[in-house]
This record gives sequence, structure tokens and C-alpha cells, in this order.
Amino acid sequence: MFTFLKRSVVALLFFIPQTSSAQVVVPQPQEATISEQRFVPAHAYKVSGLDAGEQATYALFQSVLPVASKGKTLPLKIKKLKKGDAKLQRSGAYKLDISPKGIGIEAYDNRSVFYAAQTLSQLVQKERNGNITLPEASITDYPDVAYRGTVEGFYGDPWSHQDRLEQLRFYGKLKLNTYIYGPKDDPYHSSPHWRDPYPAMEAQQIRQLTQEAKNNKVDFVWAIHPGKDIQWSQADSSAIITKFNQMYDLGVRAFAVFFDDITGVGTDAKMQANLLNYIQRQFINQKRDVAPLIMCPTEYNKGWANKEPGTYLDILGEQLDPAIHVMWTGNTVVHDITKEGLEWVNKRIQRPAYVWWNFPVSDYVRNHLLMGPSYGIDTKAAQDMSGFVSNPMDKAEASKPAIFSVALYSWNMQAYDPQLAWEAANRYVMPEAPEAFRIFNAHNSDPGPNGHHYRRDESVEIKPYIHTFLEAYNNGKYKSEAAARINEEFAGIAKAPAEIRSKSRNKRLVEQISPWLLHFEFLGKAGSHVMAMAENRVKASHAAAWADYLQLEATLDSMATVNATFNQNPYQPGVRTGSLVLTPFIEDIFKQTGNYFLGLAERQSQAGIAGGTAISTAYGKSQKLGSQPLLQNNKDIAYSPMLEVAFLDSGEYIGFKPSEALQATALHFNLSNNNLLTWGAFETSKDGQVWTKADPTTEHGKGSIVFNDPAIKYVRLRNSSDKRQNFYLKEFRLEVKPV
Ligand code: 14T
Repeated sequence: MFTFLKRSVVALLFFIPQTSSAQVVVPQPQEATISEQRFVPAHAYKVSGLDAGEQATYALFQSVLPVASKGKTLPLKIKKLKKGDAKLQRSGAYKLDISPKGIGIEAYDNRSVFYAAQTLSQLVQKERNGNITLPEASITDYPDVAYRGTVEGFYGDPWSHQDRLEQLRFYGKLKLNTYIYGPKDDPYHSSPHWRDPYPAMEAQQIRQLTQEAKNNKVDFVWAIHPGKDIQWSQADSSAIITKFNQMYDLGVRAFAVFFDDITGVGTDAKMQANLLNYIQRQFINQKRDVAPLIMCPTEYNKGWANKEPGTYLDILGEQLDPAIHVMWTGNTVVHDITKEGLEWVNKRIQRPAYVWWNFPVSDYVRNHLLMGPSYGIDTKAAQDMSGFVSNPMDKAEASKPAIFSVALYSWNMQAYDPQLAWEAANRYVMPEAPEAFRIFNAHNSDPGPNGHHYRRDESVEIKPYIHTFLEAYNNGKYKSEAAARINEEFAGIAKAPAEIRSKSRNKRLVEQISPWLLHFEFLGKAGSHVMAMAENRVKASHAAAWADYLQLEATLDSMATVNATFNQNPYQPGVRTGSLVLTPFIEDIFKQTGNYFLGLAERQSQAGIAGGTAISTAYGKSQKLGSQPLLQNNKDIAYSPMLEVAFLDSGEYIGFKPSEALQATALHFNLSNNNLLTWGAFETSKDGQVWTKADPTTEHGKGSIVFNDPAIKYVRLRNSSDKRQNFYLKEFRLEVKPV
């Protein structure tokens, strides 16, 4: 006897870890009853009703089921879906019926058959004894959004050819049907070469991509970005048609025209509408087999839109052929997608917007990875959009968790839960090390402060423990329960990178995130040191705490080195992990404890207790260099050199207050800054109140000042200009001698 499961139960089962025997169908079907019990098919299957051109789908059947054309067989019968249910009258809709007597598929189109086969492949299980088993099942399934996928539309290094081929296979499995090709840095997509044919090698690769897309029932949409230098001439209109025809000959069957991020004559709505309508008439309507045309407007978000009636968006709404789709990123460039926001634009463009979601794109925060949950997309907005595509990171493999979630969202919005989708994505993308990948992603979510004011939650589960711990710690108490949880997290963080590197079979993914893995490993270690140090401090085990402090300092230096060595792009160079919660937590305690030790040592040396090194302190006021550690012995006190660019804001300063036991004899500096003396004031003081200026000679910001007055107690370099000054902190060292 078997029990049929209700849809809600299936939804629950869906997220049970893959070790269980539960059915896992992603994206979740709209309606499904799937038996808990499984049967072994009595014979091989005989496929009937498949169109002749559908070899890729036939191959998929063959790869999941025993298939035969002769002898005793079970039927696998493909039929046209009956007219009726409007929801099933759309590309990709299918019904799948599995029983011991055979398999029945009802399909709207060939994409439907392919999707039914994908669902089937997720239901088939290979048992230990080599048998395959199937559950009895009855599924009715269709997408909520007609066009689902990605737009490769970011700035920076375009995806590699291999990355793109793999993406198309990934999309096929997840029932995504759209890949829009529009990398900003392809000169044949945009200026200067949008009018010119691709060179032979690139053309060949595009041909291959269209073939792989076809095999996976993905529309390969080729976009052109002509707006930077378009002339609005007949010659340019023809140039686009000619280029589209060349792309058509390479196998492209879907097209887009982008007018984003341009200025000047190219931004004219009437001209854009005329051109698009011309392409619609002269190209789209002439070919029988191309998908609807897509355009990305210049005013592609509400923040940039002229709100006056009758302006840009209204002109597109009135004049653009209704068959043409119009893209939209939301209320700002990078934003959540809301039903209200879509309703606003839809009224103006007079059609449901084709959503271009700027997530997980990271071209505006290149030192961060956006690996967290895909949330902030309205699950009530299915009727308000014609398409939903994600603009991903330049790291194709690392973008998969977000793309996976977009597949779930756009197929079945009502069932979409960002957290559950993210959990499932972590397992789907890295089945060999799901926990390690999960912990890495949990702490690599927030893009950090950015011009788009787009922030993501990060380190969500550990955050309350961090707050509890810090609050108690700041009152001199040690919360052991919170500490235990935090320690466990840092231990997990420290071992996740090795686990990912050694277990994941996705080497390309590991390669794309490797600088962040390295940084993350040090983050975990730094966290363990900080917790040990905190515990020892509260217990007043000063020597042990000091030893922890030194280890922590070394580990933070390693993080700084990774940040200064890898991913050195000119925009946001470097590598950040755990930047929202964990790194600030570690730095906070590090700084506090450093100050404490220096103060303690100072008091001890003054009281004649320590007897050893006389401790000097930094005398500074600087946002950037406030926590920069000092290196010191009885001969020098120095800021530890920095690899990244340092700065002083107007009025800020860096300097030293040598211990009472020491006398300043000379300052040596190397700041690699050609106009140091125009903004930098070198000053000394006896009391920290009255300052005397010194005038050294420098070359490229390098020089020395000798002091002869034993009464000097403070030395500093102050930014006396009215703006921020950048420099390299290569050397900033005070020579001292015992008084
Ligand atoms: F076309 C658009 F919908 C769009 O989003 N265009 C770009 C896109 O290529 C980029 O990846 C994305 C995220 O940075 O933002 C758009 O690019 C911008 C956005 C700006 F606010 C370029 C310059 C900007 F000032």
C-alpha cells in the first residue's frame, strides 16, 4: 500500500537533506502528488511521440532510464497538452504521470518535454543493487514567469567560454530558459565595434553557445549596445540589421537592444522607439523563428526616471510596438523588486516590465562576494513581470547559489522561501562539502558600504551571540555560553576553506573564490585567537592574553597581506570576508586589548614594575590608521608598514608619545607622496598643547628630522590641508634613546 502526499508535504520533503530517500524536484512543481514508495520498472521504456529534432531530450531520457525500441517495453508516451487550462498554455508547461504501467507526458511544446524529462531525472533513483526505482507520481507543472534566467550585463572581465557553456547546462536542469549576452566589456556588443562582425574565433564560440543553449532549451539572447555613438541614421539602422543577420547565421534566435549607461543623443526615447520598431518590422517579423525583441531603456530604474507625464517612459509606452519587452531594475539601479514598484513602471511603459535584477552582480563592490540568500524579491509580483533575469557576478560558478534561487523564484513564486532556497542551493552547488560551503556563504553576503546603498544581511545566526558576548565583555564579564557558540563558529570557519578545496569537484568554483577562501581561513583563526585572548583577559591571565594578542596580530597581518596581494583591480581592490559582523568584532576587541596592554605596560614601567622595555604609545587621530599597530624596542618606535593606500583626513594626524624613559632623537619617514610638504605639517610638542613646526627636506615623501631638545615629548605628522591626503605608509619611525 502506498500513500499519496499532499503538495504541502512534498514541499517539506523537498528540503530534507539529500541523504534521505525523499523526492527532490527543483524548482518545486506547481502541483504534485508523489508516492513515498518506489517501484522497479518491469521493462525498458519505449519512447513515442517525440519530435524528430529532439535528440538532446532523447539523450536525456536515455541517460536516466533504460530505453529500448524492441522487445517487451513499457510505454513512455508523449502527447500534446489538451487545450483548456490557461496556465498550461505556455512554453515549458507539462504533465507527468508515472505508474508501474508506464510514463505519460503531456506537453505544450518541445521545451515542455525537456522539462518533464528533467523532472523525471530528479525522481529516478539508482539503487545499490544497480536497479533504478521510480515513485508513482502525478505532476502538473508550469512556470509563473515566461522568461527566466540571467543577463551577463556586468562591467569587468566577461565570463569565459567554458563558464558560459556550463551555465547553459545548469540552466537546463533548473528550467531556466533565458541567457542574455551583454557583457559591457565585449567591444563587439558595445562601442567601438558593435557595427562590425565578430572575428572568426569569437564567432565560432557564439555558434557553439547557441548550440548548447538549444540543447538545454535556453534562448541565447544576443544584445547590442549601440547608444554610446549611434547616429540615428539609416546607415546605423541598417548596421544593426546586418549585425543581427550575422548573429542569426551563427544560430542566434533571440535579440535585445540595450540603451543603458549612455549620455547624449543616444538617450532620445522617440529615436529609440523608432529604431526598435524598425527592427521589429525589418527583422523580427521577417524571421519566423525568433523570440520577442527585448530593450533595456536608458531610464531603467525609478530613481533615474523623469517623473513628468509624457516623458521618456511614457513615450516608450505609447510608441514601442507592444510585442517588445522593456527591462527594469526596480526603484534604483540595485534594489529589491516590489509589486508596487513594478505597478508604477508598468503603467508608464504599458506592458509588464522585464525585470533585470542587479543581484548578485558585484562590479560596484569588487572586493566582496555576494553569496547570501536571494531575498527582497516580491512573491506576489508574478503577474507584474514578463521576465526575470539576474545580473550575476563576473565569477560564473560562484553566482550559482543566487541563480539557483532565481530559478526557484521565477518558476513557482508562491512556494519561494529565500532561506530554504539558499539552503538547497548550497547543497545543490557543492554537494561534496555543503556545510563548509554554507558557512562560507553565510559570512560572505554583504557588499559593504556602496554608492547604491544596497546592503545584505550577513552572519545572521551568530550575530545575537556576538552582541551578547560583546556587551558583557565591555563590562568586564565573560559569557561562556555565547563564547562557546562563537568559538564553534570560528573553528568551523577556519576549517571550511580546506574542506572546500579538498572535497569540491567544482575546481572552477574553488578557483574563482580562492582569494576569499584564503582570507576566510585567517578570519577563522583570528576569531579563535581573539576569543582565547578575551577569556584570558577576563581571568586576568595577562601573560597568556599577551601571547594570544601576538598571535592575533600576526593573523590580522596575514589577512591584510591577502587583501593587499590578490584581486588588485583599480576599483575596489582586495579581499574582504565577514566584513559586516565578524571582522569588525575581531578588530574591536583587538584594538581595545592593544590599548589596554600598552596602557598597562606604560603604568608598570613608570612604577618601575616591568623593568624591561619602556613602552611608548601612538599619538594619533586617524580613521584609517587609528588601529595600526606599533612596532617598538629601545631604539625605535614605528607604525607597522601598510601595503594598502593610507590616508589622513583634514586635521588628522599620526605620531608618537615616547615613554618617559625615552627621548626622541630623530624621525624617519617614507610616505611615497610627491607633495607631502604642501599638506603635511611635522610638529613637536612638550605638553601636547603647544606645537612647533619642523621643516624637513624630502624627496618623494621620504626624509628624516633630527631632534636635539630632550624636552620634546610628542612628535606628529598632521594633515594641515582641507582635504583627504593619500599616501603609502612605508616607513614612519621615531628613533629614541634612554633618558
Ligand atoms: F542596464 C541596466 F539595467 C544596468 O543595470 N546597467 C548597469 C549594469 O551593467 C551594472 O552591472 C549594474 C551594477 O553595477 O548597474 C548598471 O551600471 C551602472 C550603474 C550606475 F549607477 C553604471 C554606472 C552607474 F552610475
